Amino acid sequence: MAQRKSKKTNSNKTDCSRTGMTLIDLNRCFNEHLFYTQGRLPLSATLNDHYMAAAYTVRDRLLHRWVCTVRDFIREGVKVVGYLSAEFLLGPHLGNNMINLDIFDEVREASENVGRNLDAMLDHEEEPGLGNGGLGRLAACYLDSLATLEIPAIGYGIRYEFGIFDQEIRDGWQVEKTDKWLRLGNPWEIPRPEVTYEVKFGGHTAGYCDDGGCYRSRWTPDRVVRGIAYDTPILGYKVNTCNMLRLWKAEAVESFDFASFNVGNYYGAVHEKVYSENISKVLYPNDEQIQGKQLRLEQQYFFVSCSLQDMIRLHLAIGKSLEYFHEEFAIQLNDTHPSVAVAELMRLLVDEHHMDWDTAWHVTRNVFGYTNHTLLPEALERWPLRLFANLLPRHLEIIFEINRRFLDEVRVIYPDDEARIARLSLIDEQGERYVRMANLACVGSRAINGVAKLHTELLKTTVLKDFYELWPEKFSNKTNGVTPRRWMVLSNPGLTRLIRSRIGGGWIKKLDRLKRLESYAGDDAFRREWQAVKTGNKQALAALILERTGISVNPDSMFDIQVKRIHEYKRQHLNVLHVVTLYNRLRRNPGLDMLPRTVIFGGKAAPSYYMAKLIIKLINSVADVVNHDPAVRNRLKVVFFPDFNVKSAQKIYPAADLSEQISTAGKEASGTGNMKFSMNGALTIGTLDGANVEIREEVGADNFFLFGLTAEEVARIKSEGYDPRSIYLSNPDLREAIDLIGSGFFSRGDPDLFKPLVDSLLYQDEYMLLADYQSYVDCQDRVSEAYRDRDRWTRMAILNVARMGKFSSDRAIREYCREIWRVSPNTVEMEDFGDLVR
Ligand code: NBY
Repeated sequence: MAQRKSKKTNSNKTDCSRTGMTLIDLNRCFNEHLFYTQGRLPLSATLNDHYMAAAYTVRDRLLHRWVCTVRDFIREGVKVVGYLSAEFLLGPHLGNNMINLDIFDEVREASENVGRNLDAMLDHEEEPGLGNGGLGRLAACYLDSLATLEIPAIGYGIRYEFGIFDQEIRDGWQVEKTDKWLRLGNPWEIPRPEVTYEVKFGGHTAGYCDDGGCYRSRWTPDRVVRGIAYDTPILGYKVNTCNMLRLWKAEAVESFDFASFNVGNYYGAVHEKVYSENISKVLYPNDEQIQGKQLRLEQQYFFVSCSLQDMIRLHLAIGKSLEYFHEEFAIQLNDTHPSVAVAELMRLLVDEHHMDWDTAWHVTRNVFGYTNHTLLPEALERWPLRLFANLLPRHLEIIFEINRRFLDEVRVIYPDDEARIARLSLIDEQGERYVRMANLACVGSRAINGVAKLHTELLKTTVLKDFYELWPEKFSNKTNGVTPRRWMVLSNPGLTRLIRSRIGGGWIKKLDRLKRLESYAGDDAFRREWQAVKTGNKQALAALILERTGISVNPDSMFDIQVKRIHEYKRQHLNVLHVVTLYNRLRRNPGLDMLPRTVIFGGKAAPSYYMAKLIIKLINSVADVVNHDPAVRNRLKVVFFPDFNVKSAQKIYPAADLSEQISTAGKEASGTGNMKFSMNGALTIGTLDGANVEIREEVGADNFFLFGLTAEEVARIKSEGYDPRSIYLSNPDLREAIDLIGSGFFSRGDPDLFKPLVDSLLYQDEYMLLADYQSYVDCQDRVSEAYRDRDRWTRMAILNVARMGKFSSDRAIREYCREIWRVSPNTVEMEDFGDLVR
C-alpha cells in the first residue's frame, strides 16, 4: 500500500501540467487500479473491471484539481453559487471527463496500444438518470459551464437510488423498468459519511418566551432523518476548477431502534429505518406537477434542509457571521421544487441561530434567485395546507408570517384591491387551501427569471403578472443554453475534427467563434466533408436502430427526428398526422416520386399519463403498418427509439437532418433539444415557441422552417371559441388521416384503441393540432424540396452551426453570474501533491 501511494504521488506530479502526462503514466495508473482497486490481473479482468480502472484513472486527475479548488474556497473566501435542483440529469461521466481533462485522444491511444477497447468501456457506463428531461439536463449543463468559467459552485440535490425508469417497448406499449444504476457501483462519487445533517418532520410547535423576552416557537418533530453527503467532482473544460455536486442520501438516525427491539418490537424498529430511507429511494418520473404526494414534499424538504445546513456550516467555518451569508453564497432555485428553502432558511436563522426576523429576512431575500420553467397553469406547484401543516408545522407558521408581512406591504400599494391580494397571497384560499410555491419563491427571491425571451414575456403577462407589476426590477430573462463539450465535442467527434481543421478549437470555450465557419458554407470541398461526417453519423445511428428495434433504415434517407418527453403539448401526434398524410399519398399514388424519409421518435411518457402512453402506442402501430407495407418501398420508415436518455441522445442528435420542435406556441418554456440538434447541423422545423424564436433570429429566417400559429394567435382563437371539428370537416387530407387512425387500420381493426386520442382532437384539441395541421404539412413539403438540393441543404446546415454561439450554456451562465449571482471567476492554480499535503 505504501509503495502504491508513493507511485501515485509521482504520477500526479507529472500530471500537474496538463501536457506533462504521458501514455506510460496513464497505462501504469490504469494497471494499478486494475490490480489494487479491482483486485484483478489483466487476464481475469472483466469489461466492468476495465471500465472501473479507467474511471479511477481519470478520477485521480479530477481529485487533484478538486483539492486545489477546495483549498481556494477556504483560503480565498470566494463567493459560491449553490445550485439547488431536485434533478441533475448528468449522463455518463467517463468520456466527458476525458474531454474536459483534454486527454481523450491520449487515453484512446493508450488503450489501443494494449488492445483495450475504449468504446466498449464508454458504452458500459450506466448513466445517472437523476432527472426527467430538460430541467434536469439544464442543471447538468450549468454545472459544466460553471466549472469551465471557473466559478466556485456546488450543485445540491438528491442521490436517488433509482433514477428515471428504463423504458422498454412491448407490443408497442411503454413498459417501465427500474433503473438500477448503482448495481455495479459508482466510481465517480465519494461518500462522506461524516458530512451528515438531521432533518426533522411532523410533530407540533409551541410558543415560548426566550431569555430576552422574545416570543419564539419551538418545534418538536415526531421523526428525524439523517442526510448523508455523496460528492461527485465536476471538472471544467481545460481548467483546474473542479466543483462538486453534493447529493443527499436519506438514512435512519439509528439503524435499529433498540428500545423497540428490546421490548420485542423487531418489526417496528426496522420499519423506522425503511421509512426514512424511502425519501431518497426513487425519482418521481413526472415532468409536470406531482399532485399532493407527501413523499415528494419530504424529498424536497429533505434535500433543501441538508443543503442549507451545509452552506451555513461552510460559511461559519470560514469565520464569517451569518448576517453576511448572502454575500458569500448565491442560491438558485431550479423551479419551485426547492422553494421551501425560503421558509427553511428563515427557520434555521431565526430558530436555530437566534437571528432577529428582520435581519434573517434581509439575508433570505438577498440570497435566493428563482428560475421558472413552465407556463402551464396546471403545472404550478401547490401543496394542500393540511398536508403541509402535518409535515412541516413550523414552516407553515413561518410562511404565514412572511405572508402577513408581505400582504401588509401590498395593501399599502394597492389599497382595496382584494382580488389582487388574493392572487398574490402565498395561500390559495378558494375552496381547499393550498400553499403556492411559486408565490413563496417570488416573495423570497431577489431575482426571478424565465428561460427564453418569449417565455419571460409570457411570465410577465400571465402566470406571474401580479408579481411583475409589483416588482418589475426583479424580473429578467436568461435564455437556456447547452454545453458544447458534451453536445458537440464528445458526441460528434467527426464534426469537431472537421471544424477544428478549419477554425481551430477556440470555439469549444467561446462558441461565438463558430461564426468563422460561415465563410466555408460556400466551399465545395468543405461541404463534401461535412456531408461525409453526417453520413457517418447516420450510419452509426442506423446500426444502433437495427440493434435496438430490428428495423433497418436507409442512411441516405432524410433523418427526421423528434426526441423529447412525450406530452400532448409537444405534439408528437401532429408529427404522426404528417406521417399518415405521407403514407396516404403513397397509397393513393404508388409511383409517387417522394423524398425518402426516416421519421424517428424517442422519449418517455410519465407512467400515469394515459394519453402520452397512447401516443407511443400510436407511433409504434403506425410504424408497424408503414414499415411492412410493400407499396411504400422504403420511401417512408417510422421508428420509435426505445429508452431515450443522455447516452442515446449523444448518438441521435449528430445523425439528424431535421429537428422537430413543433409544440403549440406559448407552451414550451424554452426547449434545449432544439439547440443540441442545431449545433449538430440539423435544420429545424418549428413553431414560434420557446427558444425556437431566438434560434430562428440567430440562424436567419431562410435557414429555419417556420409554421403554425403564434402564441398571440393561439390565445386569440381560444378566446373567440375554437372549433377543431370544422377544420376537420373542411380539410380532406386531415380528415383522411384522422379517419384512418380512427378506423382501426393501424390497430388490427380495433376502432376503439385510438378513440380517446381521436376524440380529444375532434372535440377539444387543447393543443390546436388541427389548427396547425395544414401549415405543418405545407412546411414539411418545403423541407422535402429543400433536402433534394443537397448542396443548398448543407449550406443551410453549416450556417445553422456557425450561428449557434448564443446557445452555449457558457453564455447563459455568464449572464446569471453578472446579473443575478454577482460572482466572479477564481483561477485555481495547481499545486504538487507533496505541497498540498504538507
Ligand atoms: O425545462 C423543461 C421545459 O419544459 C423546457 O421547455 C425547458 O427547456 C427546460 C429547461 O428550462 N421543464 C422540465 O423539464 N420540467 C420537468 O422535468 C419537471 C420535473 C418535475 C416536476 C415538474 C417538471 N415536478 O413537479 O415534480
